[in-house]
Amino acid sequence: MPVAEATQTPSVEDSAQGAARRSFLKLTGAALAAPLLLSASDSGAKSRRGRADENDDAPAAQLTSPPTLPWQIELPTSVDQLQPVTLDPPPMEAANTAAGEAGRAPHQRWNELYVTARQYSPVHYELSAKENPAWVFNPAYPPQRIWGYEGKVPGATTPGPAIFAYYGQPTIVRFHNRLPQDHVGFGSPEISTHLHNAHTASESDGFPGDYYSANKAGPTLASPGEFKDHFYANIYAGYDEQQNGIGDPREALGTLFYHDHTLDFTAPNVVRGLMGFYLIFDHIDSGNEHDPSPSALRLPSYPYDYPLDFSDRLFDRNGILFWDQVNPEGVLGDKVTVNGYIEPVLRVAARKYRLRLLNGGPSRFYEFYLVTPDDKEQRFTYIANDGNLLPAPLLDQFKVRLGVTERADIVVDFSQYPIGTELYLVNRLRQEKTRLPKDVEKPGTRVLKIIVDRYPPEQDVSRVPAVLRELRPFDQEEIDNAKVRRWEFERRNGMWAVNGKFFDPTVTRAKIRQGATEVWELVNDSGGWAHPIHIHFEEGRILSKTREGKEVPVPPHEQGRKDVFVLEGGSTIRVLIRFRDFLGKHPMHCHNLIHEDHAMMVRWDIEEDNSGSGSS
Ligand SMILES: [Cu+2]
Repeated sequence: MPVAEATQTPSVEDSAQGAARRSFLKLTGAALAAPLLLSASDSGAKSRRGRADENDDAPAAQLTSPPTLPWQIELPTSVDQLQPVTLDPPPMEAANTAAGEAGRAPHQRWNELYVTARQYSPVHYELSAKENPAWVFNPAYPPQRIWGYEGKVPGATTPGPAIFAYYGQPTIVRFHNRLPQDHVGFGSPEISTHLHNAHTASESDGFPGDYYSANKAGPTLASPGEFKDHFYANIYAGYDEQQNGIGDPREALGTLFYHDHTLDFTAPNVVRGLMGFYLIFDHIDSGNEHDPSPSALRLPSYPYDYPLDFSDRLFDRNGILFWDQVNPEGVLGDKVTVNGYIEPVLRVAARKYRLRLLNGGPSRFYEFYLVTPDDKEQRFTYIANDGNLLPAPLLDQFKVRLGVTERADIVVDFSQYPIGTELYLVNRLRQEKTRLPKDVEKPGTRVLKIIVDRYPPEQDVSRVPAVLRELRPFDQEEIDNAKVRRWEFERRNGMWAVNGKFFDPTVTRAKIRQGATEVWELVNDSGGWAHPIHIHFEEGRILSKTREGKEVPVPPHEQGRKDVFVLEGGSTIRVLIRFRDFLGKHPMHCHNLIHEDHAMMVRWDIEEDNSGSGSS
């Protein structure tokens, strides 16, 4: 089995581009460390109750968020779904720079995937990254400026509107950058939107170096722009292998989310609110519990299919969102927002729900339990990890553990509870620093209250079949012949490096032949950190996990396809990945957003197979 080092390249210190941007970070750091400043119009809200008045001189790292008022804000009973638009001007293969589009590379396979070979007509959406001047996280905190996404309905929200997509139906999302360029507070008003988990061609993937505003372009874009079209082909991975015009249904994705991925500023931009859900359905997971098709699973569907984002946030003594861009240890939130609100209430009908849980980061890990007010653990069914349906549901589960950006879909049957029952989702995983979680302790922190408050208007016909989605079997010969790359995630000079080097978006660290299968060994030799490693574009299968040199079992929920691999201290995870269907640059990075912004990322490129032999 050939073992290759990652391609030798100059480190970021040798690269003018990387060095310039990073010293810019240092120079502007002091200003960026400031909390969001209150404007004159905001100051009237400062007298709102629930705000702690002490800690005037407390250093940033010791901030504690002021007390909040729990269970005051109600989440909508169904998730806000983005409505399609007619794009004007219509999307084009090459960047429409004349109309104000950023200078991206032309859409790959445009003719076959967008123009001609498709099951359904393309659907177009428009989202604007924008400031919302008066977001209320909790009634104890003043209305404040956040960043979010605005769809057809005026007003940016966090999460942004959810996109419901279908395999075989191409989607174009036009992402406008309407962030204030003279913004107040932390974050950087350029955007590069990544659709996490999607099998997306490089030019639409939200590569960190592809950030843009009307006046500024990242180092890997040709020119600035007010918008950029992202083409989500909504084909399964394995399109070229299968030759069926859509790909391999065993590779279907489900629970995805879009978020900002701007170079060096992903954490602050996401903390300010730039994220939203994107769900994909197909003939198996069809998003319709009434679907008469024999292939349809008929899992609980909209409005009973409900994504929930959990994000850790820290607030200053005035109840204003706080961030420290300079500290490579980052900021660990002591409050958890659930779909943008602290300690909200979700009212549910007495029937089955599909809850899609996402750890939106930036740094906290969770172990969630569903409990009664007297902390009795409730059972549920675990059906998908990282958005991918498991081959079979895991029944009678009590907990869900999530590293940053991991997802778990669970089905909870609320019909077993009398009307008026109150339940809580609690996090029992304690964590004191951004580096890694500590231990599990009862009773935990209540982050969401669920009230079973009504009977459903009609009979619940949804179900959780014993078989969900087929998993492609391992092929030992394919594994044996795969090229092996070793990636060590380590601390260096107070920052975060991969194989001893910091990220430079212009430097390719691995060149991969299109269609190749590789084994990536993700290594974390240091004991003090856990790194949730995310590989863009293709999902992987865990071949083995070792801890302190000893093989450890892969838990059932991690035996399917994954896009985030939680690399605990002293561990190595071997991952099988195939690089299919598109060409170009993508990153792999730590999804602890602090580590990511402090350079724990590599660029790898898929290149055309010119060997003619088809082997590596
Ligand atoms: Cu990390």
